[in-house]
Amino acid sequence: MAFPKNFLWGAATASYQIEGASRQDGRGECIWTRFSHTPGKVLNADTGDVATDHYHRYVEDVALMKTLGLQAYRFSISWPRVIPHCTGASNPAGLDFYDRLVDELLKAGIVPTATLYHWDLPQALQNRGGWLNREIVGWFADYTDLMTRRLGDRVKNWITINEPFVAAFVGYAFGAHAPGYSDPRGGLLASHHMFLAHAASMGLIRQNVPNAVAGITLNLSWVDPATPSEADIQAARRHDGFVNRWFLDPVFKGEYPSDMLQLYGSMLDDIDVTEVKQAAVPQDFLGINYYTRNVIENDANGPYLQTHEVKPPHSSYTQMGWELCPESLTQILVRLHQDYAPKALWITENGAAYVDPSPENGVVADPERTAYLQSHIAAVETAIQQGSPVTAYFVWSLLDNFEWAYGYDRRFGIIHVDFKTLTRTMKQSALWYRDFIAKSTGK
Ligand code: IFM
Repeated sequence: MAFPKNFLWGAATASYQIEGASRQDGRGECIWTRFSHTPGKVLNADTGDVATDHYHRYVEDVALMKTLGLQAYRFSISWPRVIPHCTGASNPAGLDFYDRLVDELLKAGIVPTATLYHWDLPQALQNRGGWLNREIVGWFADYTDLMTRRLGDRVKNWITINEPFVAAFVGYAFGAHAPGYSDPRGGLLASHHMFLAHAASMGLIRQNVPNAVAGITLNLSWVDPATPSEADIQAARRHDGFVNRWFLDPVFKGEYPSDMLQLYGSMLDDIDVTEVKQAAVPQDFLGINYYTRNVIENDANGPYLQTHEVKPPHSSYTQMGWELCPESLTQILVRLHQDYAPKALWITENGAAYVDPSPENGVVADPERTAYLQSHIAAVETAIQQGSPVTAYFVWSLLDNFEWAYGYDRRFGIIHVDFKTLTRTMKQSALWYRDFIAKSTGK
């Protein structure tokens, strides 16, 4: 195998998707509590109030991770659990929870990897504009300071923001995620503030955490034109600028891509785009969440980018409607190495939702998810063989969980959760991953 000796194999989750206990021990409301309780926003009116109840079951969950031989666990911290009301007073019970979780992981020999922002913004901050308010740079810095001082003696791996594309655009421009705003200018402004917040947060991580290993996580897609026509090639380039380069160029080059600046034009009037030079702080790794590629055609009548996504008819798709394309994972990893030269690349999420059968004889048969993981891990290996510096891989997700606007209707876990009884059952994909890790680490 091409994986380097110190390669980290792990699994990932996020606070709102698994913790539950949403009104317990002083946790404040977050934008997803508010959004999911607003009729019509989430499928089946599901909420994260209970989720997988990980807040109470973390000991059992860490034991499951240990059984699988995971070397690392990526979790996120719930901002409203630790600072429930605006800025200021922290919540001792919330901080204690993350102390206990981290200690349990370390006891099990699992490396904790903490994400500071995985979308559960305190509602109190949203009431003051959330990511549209420039003051959020300071709010996020204060929150980073609190958490890194508290956990920095034990947690070395830090991720500032998860998927700014989704948090900014799906939340503030498309309205499909919390806080549910539909204004393209808002998406751009929110993303701008996220870059500044990322930079401020990185500074505090370095200051408070000895030997920190820190970076941001972006969701990236390989983009192919639907046909070789010049119009489709240009459309694919615009889409690449929209989902990939708008995020990569700031954090690596400290600038926005010039073609996108031109395209967005007056939509950027409220933003001093030169400030983005602050965002290019040195990172120890770039986190990548990869699920699929995008095939794009020109669409003169389309909204402001004049692009349209095509679904190739002969491809296979997951339950999310996302095309299976492991080759594109190799392509994107090699491209990142060539175009941006990151110190290291971590796959911070990769996985698939499928309709799973119920558990039978203590296991859930999920051959499609198993095949998805196999093919994507092989694609990572190919990228390493081509020189890409990938040093970690986290499956999304450890547990079935609250899949945002799809509620509990989409299962990404390698461990099945019965949402009535909250019983956990291994899926075959988890057992495959366990055996794979054992083989690749020689244990
Ligand atoms: O569940 C999400 C996760 O929170 C962020 N990345 C994509 C996953 C699947 O949609």
